[in-house]
This record gives sequence, structure tokens and C-alpha cells, in this order.
Amino acid sequence: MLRHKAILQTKHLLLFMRHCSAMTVQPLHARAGMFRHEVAIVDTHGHYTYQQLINGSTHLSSSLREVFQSSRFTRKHCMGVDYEKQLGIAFLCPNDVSYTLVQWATWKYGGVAIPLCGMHPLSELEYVILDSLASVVVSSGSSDNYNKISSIANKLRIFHYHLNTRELLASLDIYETENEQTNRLPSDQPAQIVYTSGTTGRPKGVVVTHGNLVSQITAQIESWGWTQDDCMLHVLPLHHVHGIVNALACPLWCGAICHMLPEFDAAKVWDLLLHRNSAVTQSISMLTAVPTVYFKLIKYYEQAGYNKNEKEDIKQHLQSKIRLMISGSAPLSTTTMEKWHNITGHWLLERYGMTEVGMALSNPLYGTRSPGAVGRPLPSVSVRICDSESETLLAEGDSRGTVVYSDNVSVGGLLQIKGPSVFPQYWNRPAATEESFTKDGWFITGDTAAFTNGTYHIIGRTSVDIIKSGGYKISALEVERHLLCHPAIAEIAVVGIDDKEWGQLVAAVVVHNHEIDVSEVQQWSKSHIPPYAVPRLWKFVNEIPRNSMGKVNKKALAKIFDVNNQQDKQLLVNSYFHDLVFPSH
Ligand code: MCA
Ligand code: AMP
Repeated sequence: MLRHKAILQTKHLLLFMRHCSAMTVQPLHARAGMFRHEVAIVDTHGHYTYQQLINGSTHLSSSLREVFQSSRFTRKHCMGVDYEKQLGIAFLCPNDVSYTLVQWATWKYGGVAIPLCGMHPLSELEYVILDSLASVVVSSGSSDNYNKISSIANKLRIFHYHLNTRELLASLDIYETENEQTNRLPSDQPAQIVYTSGTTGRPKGVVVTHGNLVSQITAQIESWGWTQDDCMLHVLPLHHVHGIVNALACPLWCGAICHMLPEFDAAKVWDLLLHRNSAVTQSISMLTAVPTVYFKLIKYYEQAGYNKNEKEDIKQHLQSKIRLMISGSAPLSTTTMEKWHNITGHWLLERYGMTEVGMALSNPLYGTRSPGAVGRPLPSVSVRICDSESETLLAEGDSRGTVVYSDNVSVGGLLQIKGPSVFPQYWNRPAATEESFTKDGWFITGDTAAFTNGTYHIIGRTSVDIIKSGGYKISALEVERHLLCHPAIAEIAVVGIDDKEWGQLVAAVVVHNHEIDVSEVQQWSKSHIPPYAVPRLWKFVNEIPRNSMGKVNKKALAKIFDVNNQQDKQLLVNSYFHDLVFPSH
């Protein structure tokens, strides 16, 4: 009864929000009171109700208030910067309930949540903390998280607040009422800053407002038929929109369950999908992941050597228990889609999104999901495709339909997006913000798209310097910039090489100064760039070919890696690099 009431309330709220032009929104955390006694999060330590999330986050919010006031004072005086208006709270939490508690506590305090990534080297963490002008850094979980944050906070003289697990768990059971003041927030109030790779410069902070968040969440709730009975399996990192919004905020918005794994682990995911060895009564009904995850799940299944009956049982279980499996963040190959269908009986629903806009295009919940296509605009999202040279409008559409203005739209053009889910600005970067929007306010995605047979297709990117590997966006220029600091590297060009498992592999063409040991360079790289950005393929040359303007033709250069030569590739990927250590020339 309660559940039905809550679903009805959700529907009314959605309708209300669509039709009113109020300048405030009910933020995610303010909805928890509707589902108090339901389980919200399951993690490796236990399970937590929505009331416990209210309790823990309200308690933490009060602690942060005290910390914030003193730290703002400290920073103002020690660095001479006016932090009065910047309520940034950067946080490094594992994938467990503490992440949501910090996020909600930040919002209850009126602050901006800036999620950090535990895999990033210290220099990268420090960069994000400094660039975002965070005034407080919060950590929870392992001593590794504590040590990393503590060393940066000491260096930058920022207040470090570490959540003591025992205290945190105790706070969950101290009853708190909601904070009336934050039950509605201005829709343009920043909720979070998510860092994403730029093409040319350092990573940029994408400011996402509460209005953006609500719009991004509700578009998914409506398009993908979310209900309170759903249980999402969460296997993604929590510093990107896919993990933050699609896999975590959506279930919490509608009173469903988010079952969080600390990290992706194929064996554990299969166990949970099949509801094996699980102490949890609720079985998984949804999964959202990047194509690499599905590739790895298929590989694990194939290696398990199931017999015919076992395969049938698996398929039957997944067909009866799982409602929807979604893929995105990178192109899904037809092979992966078909293999997954043969194993599970499910056609993956592929959708297209971006940190700056949330989800924009999606295959249908009901009806045919075409391989290689990303479907149509989500509710409230407008998209258009413009000719890449003349900028002529080729097609424009929204969830009601697309008008085609030119047959050239099947060849492809620049994809642009507009709507309430689109971010307002890159943090502290007015020039970059201005460059990213057309004069009439459309966000320029940098992706090339076509519209054929009633559906959109992503067919490439405008810049070869953006690589997508394992669903992560990597700037080739950033990797080059960092690796050039290695004493053995004289010149470097980084390119993305197509790969069935990772989508693209990061590859480096290098001119070296003296004898070079690739495994040493790789190890060294890990303290400067995230592990997923470290080049996996290496080629050593005497000279990197350049045109008369001194520019490298990266498309031509990529051919140096013969992807059809499996032996060569295997050798490289497996890091038997000694064969590749060339004498100095
Ligand atoms: C890791 N390895 C790699 C790569 N990453 N090798 C080649 N290329 C890579 N990119 C190697 C490691 O060095 C290690 O090798 C081995 O693979 C296992 O590493 P591990 O990190 O444990 O890998 P994993 O856990 O299997 O990770 C695969 C993953 C992960 C789960 C797919 O990459 C991931 O979580 N990706 C999701 C990123 C994401 O959320 N993107 C969304 C952003 P060795 O064992 O030899 O050391 S896009 C977004 O948010 C927009 C809005 C959108 O549209 O969604
Ligand atoms: P990020 O900047 O990390 O949010 O990644 C966004 C980028 O991921 C987009 O600009 C696309 O290039 C890519 N992307 C996301 N979903 C898809 C998809 N389904 N197919 C192809 N590319 C995608």
C-alpha cells in the first residue's frame, strides 16, 4: 500500500515538475522521507533504510557545518582567497553507504559535492581539490583513502574530515527529522562538480545544478520504467555520471534499492545476477554498465564451461528476474550485444550520454533495440545535427520526433544538445564554457552523429585526441604532456587503437632519449596519470612523422599498430616489453 502510494506520489511529482516553471526543485535527498522504512542501499557491510540515510546524512551535515565554518576562516586567512561563496566539499569514499551520506550531507548543508577517485594518483587528486577550490576534504573507508587525503590536505592546508566507520554506523540509528530548509532548493544551485577530460587542457569541472540532476534523473525514471520494486546492481566508479546518476541516484529517487559492489568483479556480478550465495532477499532487477563490463561478463561465462542444462537455467533465471540491462558510455559492439542476448535472453538497451548533459539518447524500453544505434531523445532533451563544415541544420528532434532537413543527415554531422539537463558551465572556465555552446545556446558535444531509419547513431568524434577506454574518457594530449616529463621520452604521440574488450586501447609512439624500459615507464606513469590512461601499446621510432605545420596525423600514425597481427598485439598487451627496448640512436 505504502509502495503504491509512493509510486503515485512520484508520478504526480513528475507531472508537476514538467508543467510548472518553478525555480526550485525537490532535490534527491529530500525524497527519502517518502520511503523511510524501505531498504535503500545494500553494500558489503550491510543494508540501510532510507530513514538511516536521513539520520546519518543529517548528523554528518551538522558536523560539516562546524568544520566548514572554522575551515573557511582558516583558508581565508592562510591563502588570502575569499571562500565565502564556495561551499565545495571534495570527498573520497569507497562504493558504499558512506558515499551517499557525504553527498547528501553536503547538499543538506547547501554545499557542492565534488567526488574524487581512489584510483587517481596523488597529483591528480590534488589538482581536482585545488581546481575546484574545495574548502573541506572528506574521506571514509580504507587507511589508504585516509593517508592520501591527509597528505594532500596537509600540503594545501585544507581541513580534512575522516569519517570514523563506527561513529558513522552509530549515527544511522539516531533518529533525525528532515531539514525543512533544504527540502526545496533553487534549481540553479550547484549540486556537484564532476571532472572530465578536456581535449586540449587539464580536466575541467562540470558544474551540475540540482535542477540538472532532477531533470537527468526523471528523464531516466520515465524512459526506463523505474519503480520502487527495482533493485539496481551498482558496479561502476562513483566519480562519473554513469555511476553517480544512473546507477545510484535513480534507484534512490524512486525508493528502490541500490546494491553496491566495492568494484567490478565478474564472479561476484554473476553470483548476484543469479542470486547465488546471497544473504540479500531482494534479487537484482537492473544492471547498467559500460560495454567492457559486458565483454568481461561474457568472457567469464564462456570460461565457466557450463553444460546445456546449466546454460538454460541461467537464461531462464535472468529472463524471469532481470527487468532491464543497459549499456552506455562507449559504443556497444553488435557482437557483444548478440552474445549477451544468446546468454541471457536480454537485448541490451544502449543509450548515449555525456557528463555535461546526463543521458540524451536512448533505445526504447519496449520495442526494437537496434545494434549500433542509440535511439531517440529522452524526455526534455532536444538534439540537433549540423553539417560539420557549413553548420547547416540537418535534423532536429526531441522525444516526440525528429524533423530531417537534409538527406545528408545519414552521412553525419555535429551533435548538439539543449534542455534542462544540460550543465550551465565548466567550473571557473568562462572561455571553455563559451566555446562549448553555440550562440543560440546549444551544447556542442564533440560527437559526430547520424540519423537513419528513425534512430540516432554515434559515428565518431570531432577530435582524434579523445580516447574512450573501458568507458573512461582520456585526453591523448594530457597523457602526452605527462609522459614527456619522463627523462627517457624525447617525443611522444598518443593514439587510441580499436579493441574488442576496452573499446580503445591507449597506445604510444615514442622517440626516446636513451635506453628505455617500458615497464618502468608504465610504473612511473601511474604516479602521474590514472591507471586506465597508461599506454598499453608502445612503438618506438626514430622520428614521429609530422606535416609541414609540425602536426602529427594521428589517424595515419595509428596504422603503425597492426591490430590484425594478434601475436604482436598479445606480446605488447602482456607487457613483454623487453623485445621493445631499443638501443639509443
Ligand atoms: C584497466 N586495465 C586496462 C584498462 N583499465 N587495460 C587496458 N585498457 C584499460 N583501459 C587493466 C589493468 O591494468 C589490470 O591489468 C586489469 O586491466 C584489471 O584492472 P582493473 O582496474 O581491475 O579493471 P576492471 O576492474 O576489470 O575494470 C574494468 C572496468 C573499469 C570495470 C570496465 O574500466 C570501469 O569501471 N570502467 C567504467 C568507467 C565509467 O564509469 N565511465 C563512465 C564515464 P593487470 O592485471 O595486468 O594490472 S562516461 C559517463 O559517465 C557518461 C555520462 C556516460 O555516457 O555514461
Ligand atoms: P564522458 O565525457 O566521460 O561523460 O563521456 C561522454 C562520451 O562518451 C560521449 O561524448 C561519447 O563520445 C561517449 N558515449 C557515451 N555513450 C555512448 C554510446 N552509447 N555510444 C557511443 N559513444 C558513447
